Amino acid sequence: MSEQRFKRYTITSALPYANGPLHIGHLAGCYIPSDIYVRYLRSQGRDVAYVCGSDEHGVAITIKAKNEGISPQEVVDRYHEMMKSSFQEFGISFDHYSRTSAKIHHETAAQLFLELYEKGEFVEQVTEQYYDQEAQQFLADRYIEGTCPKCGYEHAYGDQCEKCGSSLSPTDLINPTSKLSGSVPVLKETKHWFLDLGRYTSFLKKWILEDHKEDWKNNVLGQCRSWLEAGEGLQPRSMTRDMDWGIPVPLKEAEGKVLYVWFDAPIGYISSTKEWALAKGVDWEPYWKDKDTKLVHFIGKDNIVFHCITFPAILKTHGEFILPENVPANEFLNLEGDKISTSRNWAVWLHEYLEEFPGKQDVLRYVLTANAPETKDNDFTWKDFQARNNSELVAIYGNFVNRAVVLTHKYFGGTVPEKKELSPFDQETLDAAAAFPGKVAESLERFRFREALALMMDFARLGNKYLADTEPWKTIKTDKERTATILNVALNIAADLCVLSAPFLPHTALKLSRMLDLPERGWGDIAKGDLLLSGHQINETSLLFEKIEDDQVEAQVNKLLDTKKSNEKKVTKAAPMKEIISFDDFARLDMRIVTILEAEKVKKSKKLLKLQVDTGLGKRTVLSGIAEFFEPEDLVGRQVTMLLNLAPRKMMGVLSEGMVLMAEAEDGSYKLLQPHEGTTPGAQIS
Ligand code: B3M
Ligand code: ZN
Repeated sequence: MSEQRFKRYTITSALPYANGPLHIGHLAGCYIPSDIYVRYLRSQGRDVAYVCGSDEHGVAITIKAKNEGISPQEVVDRYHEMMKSSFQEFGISFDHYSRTSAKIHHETAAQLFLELYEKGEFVEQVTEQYYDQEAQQFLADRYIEGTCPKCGYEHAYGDQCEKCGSSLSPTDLINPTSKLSGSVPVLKETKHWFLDLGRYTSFLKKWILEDHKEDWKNNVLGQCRSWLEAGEGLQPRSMTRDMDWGIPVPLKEAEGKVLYVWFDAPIGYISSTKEWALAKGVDWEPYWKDKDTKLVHFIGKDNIVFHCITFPAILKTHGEFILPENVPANEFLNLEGDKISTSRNWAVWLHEYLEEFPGKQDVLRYVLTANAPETKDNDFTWKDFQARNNSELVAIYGNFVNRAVVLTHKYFGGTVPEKKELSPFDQETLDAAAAFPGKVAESLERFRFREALALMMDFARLGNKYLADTEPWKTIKTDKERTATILNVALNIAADLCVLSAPFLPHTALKLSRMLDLPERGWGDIAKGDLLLSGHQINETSLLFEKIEDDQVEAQVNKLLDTKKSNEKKVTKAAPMKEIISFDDFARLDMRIVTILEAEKVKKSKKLLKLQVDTGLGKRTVLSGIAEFFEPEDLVGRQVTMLLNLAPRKMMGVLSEGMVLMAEAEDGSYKLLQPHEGTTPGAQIS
């Protein structure tokens, strides 16, 4: 639908878990893109609500609390403040940054749950789980301890033995005890409320795969297609959990249960909007219920299912809410060729960056936009960070502005000189410049931020080239009038650059506007004529960017190398190699790349997941012991490595045809073997 029909915009970015500091992957994934888009919308004078907040529930928080011996509230209080301040430092200009432990969110999420419950949208199901009769609560896996059946270690967890690394399920443990009270837990039935997502398949198929097939990104459409076209379609998913941290389920019979974090978190966008509207004295409902509101969710690829399938199903079922016009999910950012990892401290932490590169937030914004993982995973390297700063920001943007301003002071006392007759080259430059606001806008409207940034830099290049070709430092010797025209043109290009670069480099644009003494201008003002009239007095020049030296970058690379070394020390010795085999032995193995079409837990087993895979030769069912490490919904759409010609075998009453191959990590978790780029199912491994 045409952009003009939207009267207001609700823009959200994923609520970061309040269980650790923010790193460059967070910024690149969804916070910088959403901020660029919002700043552009505001620059066009549009009515925007840009909301976010800390995601403070779920096992991610309670495990952090347990590991640190503090309460979940203390965990979220620490990281909520830390993240909020990092966002502010990097100019992520939320209209409101809330938190899901806020009362208004508890009320909003509970009310929405009740409204769906009263509409009969939930399916109630009973399952078995370990229960601590003393603590009077059900136990998550990490809260159960017992003797490992494999090695006899007496302090194995319900999901894993840290001594021999085996992955376990609570019912495998010998003499299980509760880590909460030390008592022996009992298996107890527990009821949960499921959303039968299968009911919404046809609506979702039409809404996503037909209505949005042109305007949604291919990486998003691809994942949604895998879910929607998989085997038996979307499976029922529980929207409640047996936990004591979270939003209590608002039903009498649900004592001790909370809302599933992925039910409550997306509703956090709505409660954050309500909180903002309350403080602003406006009505929140148009931002979530009016058809002429454009709702856009900015997220990372691991959150696509929740933002394109579950949350829209909830909103659609409820019936009063609008659905997102777009969900421009980014892929992942890697660091120096390796996945960013909090547990391995393999990251560039925002608070550390600010200490080591004070005042250079825009350099990081620039590099993370230029290298954004918009369609595939991408890599951040410190060498590239230095190169882009020095050869683009300093040598083009900064150099152009600095010359225009310094020469105006030198030749005209800092007053914008009179523009007299334009030369053909002047006119050619101005005509080229006039096309940029539209080109940059078009890329931004299509969520192509790398492309938009490159266009903005081309605009700076145009200004730089104009000065280099007209050489005012030479014309001043013979023709002051000509020099005046040149600097008038250059200063107005610099003023336009200030407006065009503001969404990407807000701190730089502010400095530049002060240097030019340019009042706040909107995107549309550029086309209305010169932003700087002759006679206007500009201020003294100041450095917009400074070179980053080799030693600064080397220090960062060495810091990462030290991290890598300390991680390697922690890695337990690798298992000894097995006996040598012949090539013929190897050739008999038929290993392929397969696509996971569907994943679900196996009743009564904590270890196993039942996967439906596309082997390229047809669909197959295979059981895999990865339930502790992966949520079923996170696996659908992924491509993994499988041994196809392993004799089928029956486990827990299910025939498993083949084996998904995995690497066992030093912490006992399993890593899937995924191709680094998508390929056709059935691709043979040789
Ligand atoms: N807290 C972030 C993550 O999956 C998750 C996003 C919630 S958005 C409603 O890393
Ligand atoms: Zn063990």
